[in-house]
Amino acid sequence: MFRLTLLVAALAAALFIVSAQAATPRLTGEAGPGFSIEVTKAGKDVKTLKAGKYTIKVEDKSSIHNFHLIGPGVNKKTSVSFTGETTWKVTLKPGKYTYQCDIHVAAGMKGSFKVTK
Ligand SMILES: [Cu+2]
Repeated sequence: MFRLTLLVAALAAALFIVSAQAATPRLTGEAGPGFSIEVTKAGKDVKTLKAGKYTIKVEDKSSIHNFHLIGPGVNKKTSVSFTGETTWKVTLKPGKYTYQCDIHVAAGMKGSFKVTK
């Protein structure tokens, strides 16, 4: 009986961990290969998000661009020479977040989204 209780507790803990991970919304940040940069969620351009924890998969597709996310409590970037994928865990707070390529920000290679409570 004691063993069964332990097994049930272990299963419950495992399920809790799986559901907690599944509950973290996933975003995708994409820079390049052309002069484009975007943040999407389930394939749609992100305009507003609820505050909270997010996992963002960054796809930096060009060695002449980078992906830089700036906003309340967040300042993360890939290097310009870097090409490939990286994953960040971020906590977004209410406010405005800007993503940009640092080299081509003046050329309009940037975007933003709003985070609400
Ligand atoms: Cu660029």
